[in-house]
Amino acid sequence: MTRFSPSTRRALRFGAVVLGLVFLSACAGDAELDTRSNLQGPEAQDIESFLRWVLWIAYAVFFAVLGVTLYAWKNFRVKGEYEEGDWPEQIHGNNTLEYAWTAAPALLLAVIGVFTIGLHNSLNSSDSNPINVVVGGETVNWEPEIVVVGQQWWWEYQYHFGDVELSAQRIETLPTADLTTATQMVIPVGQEIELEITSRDVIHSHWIPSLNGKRDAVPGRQSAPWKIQADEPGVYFGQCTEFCGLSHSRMRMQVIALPMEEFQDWVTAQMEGVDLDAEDAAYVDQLVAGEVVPPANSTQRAIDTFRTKCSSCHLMEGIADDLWSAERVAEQLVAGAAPNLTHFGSRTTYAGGIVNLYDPETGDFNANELREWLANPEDVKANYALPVSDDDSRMRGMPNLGLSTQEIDDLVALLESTGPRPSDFIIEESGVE
Ligand code: HEC
Ligand SMILES: [Cu+2]
Repeated sequence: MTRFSPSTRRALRFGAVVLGLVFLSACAGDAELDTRSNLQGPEAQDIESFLRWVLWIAYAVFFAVLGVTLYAWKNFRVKGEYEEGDWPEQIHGNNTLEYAWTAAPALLLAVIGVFTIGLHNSLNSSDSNPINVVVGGETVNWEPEIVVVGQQWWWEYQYHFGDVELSAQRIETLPTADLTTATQMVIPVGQEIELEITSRDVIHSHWIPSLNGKRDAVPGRQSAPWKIQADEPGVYFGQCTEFCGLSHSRMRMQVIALPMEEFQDWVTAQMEGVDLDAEDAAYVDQLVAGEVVPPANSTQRAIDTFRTKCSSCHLMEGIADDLWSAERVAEQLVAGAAPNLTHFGSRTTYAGGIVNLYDPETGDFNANELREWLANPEDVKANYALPVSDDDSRMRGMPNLGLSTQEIDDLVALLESTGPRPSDFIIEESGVE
């Protein structure tokens, strides 16, 4: 075995550490949640340029302190054998020095503080920039504002196009939104969107690193407007950033920025109920009227199952809206809400953004994973589908409903038909691993 001299060994060890660090830094190469790349809109860019300044100051302070330390180490250490009383000259009570090293950091922090407050004010300011959106055949002048609601463990996005004062109310008292979606927030490109962020259970935190900093979602409180803007069409990833329970790491979300015309198409499609053919629609009407009619095909069987086993939590307009009520959901679930499934097929990820509904490479509908989800949601995502306690039967997630293979197959086909299918671009860009 070769023997290295102590200095060679030291150099080798140093080299190994450097290599290790270089290796580790590659891990975050093109990470979706990279906080300092692909920044969009004024907010994320302002935060970045401020951060860069503070980092430069921090580097300067770091190297100044390191320099002084090295200087002291080199010049004042005991050379040769240590002997009793072998101390360098001791100085004490140098006023100039003491004033200087108290004043310099204070001044530095004060300067950073002034700029921090300035940035905070601009991040929290709200300006008016309404856009025209056609809703139900009428053109509405919409101040782009979206209500963001966190709950264990998924995000809900509500769009209110009417004249509703969102910030003044608690989520529990807001009127029903014009459209509601889960996990994926769709916005028009190049527009400043204000977010009203809140929660239905515990504290969560909403963060889309490319579009702005994070903002806590606090139950009983609506955040001051928090703005995001995407300059380019695309998919921007996010993640809940406040530990909120068992499946906190499986509480992800995406912002999908579309050109204005595509955003309009999306709104128009979302405002409609599930698209059923005449016979199936008539079947729903009969059920709503209380008639007992045997289902004649797979869609009708799925409608039947949905009405009996799913509608106590999920809303699906055109299929079971007559059975759904917020009070009924609140009896079942701690948060009092489950994802709206009316246009489930128009989203590309579900269950807190951890499963692909379409294969990002082939674009095929991912029926198998959806079957697994319906067969036993807890196998896919630990979502605490147990009663809260002995005398509180509410749950935090979707329970295993003991569905038969037939029921699952019918429901999967129904869920797939709830589109409209998103564009290939979105399917490809939004795929998760
Ligand atoms: C006790 C309430 C409850 C019942 C009943 C229920 N679910 Fe759910 N479901 C939930 C909750 C809560 C979630 C969100 C789980 C999560 O992401 O952690 C969910 C999520 C889903 C999702 C994923 C939606 C998304 O966008 O993330 C689908 C699909 C779904 N449920 C289908 C069904 C079907 C079909 C039935 C009936 C067979 C059903 N659920 C019955 C509570 C329920
Ligand atoms: Cu959370």
